Amino acid sequence: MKEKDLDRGRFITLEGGEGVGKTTNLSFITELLKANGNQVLLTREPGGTQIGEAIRSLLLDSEEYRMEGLTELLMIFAARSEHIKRVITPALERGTWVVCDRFTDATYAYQGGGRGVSTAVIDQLAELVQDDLWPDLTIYLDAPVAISAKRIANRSLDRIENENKDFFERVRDTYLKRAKLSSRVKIVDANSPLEQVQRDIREVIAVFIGLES
Ligand code: T5A
Repeated sequence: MKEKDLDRGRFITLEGGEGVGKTTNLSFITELLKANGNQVLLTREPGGTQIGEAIRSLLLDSEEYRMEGLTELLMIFAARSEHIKRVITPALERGTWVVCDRFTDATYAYQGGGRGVSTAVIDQLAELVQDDLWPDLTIYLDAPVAISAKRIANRSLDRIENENKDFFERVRDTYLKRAKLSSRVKIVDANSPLEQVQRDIREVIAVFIGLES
């Protein structure tokens, strides 16, 4: 590792289908990293900036908005561009570790797998917007679609959560295929009791910190 990289924060993302337990585990991950002496910034996508949160509302809250897959994709990358340039990169450069609830793996899963937008188009936008920024570690919480649907059954569903079971099966397949192709992505079985999920996450984080220090 180059010397200047040692001072840079690390970029960690949490991914998974609807209701697999990302929100539940974000503060757990943040506390583990802080206990290791790191400054930590917790953020999310879509969102993380004023413009990003406005785009998130358009994407999720507006039930009646019909939207082309490409439109959705461009809005997500517009939010991501703001997020990277105004929040993520500055934080990493000052040595803060960034924990982000979803990032571009979600785009391949939802817009690529779910909506059927071509991977080549997502690749092009990722290259344009991210300028080589990829997470150092991604924890992918995996659970069968029926389990995650059950976990969110009692809440009012947003525009994407209202998609059908086949959509979420394609989302999960895409996540799993990507996870198996990349050593950056660690799969955690989110269908286990929460205590077990957190033991597995703790193990992933411990190995990551051990390798990075
Ligand atoms: N999106 C996002 C795209 O389409 N493309 C993109 O590029 C990006 C970045 C974002 C939406 O945007 C889409 C994907 C999403 O549809 P979101 O808020 O990030 O939305 O995603 P959600 O999955 O909707 O987040 P949720 O808050 O609904 O789900 P979580 O955070 O995964 O689940 P959580 O922690 O709220 O847990 C759900 C319930 O399960 C219980 C919890 O207590 C809670 O009640 N639970 C467990 N129960 C039993 N055992 C366990 N192990 C449990 N873990 C949690």
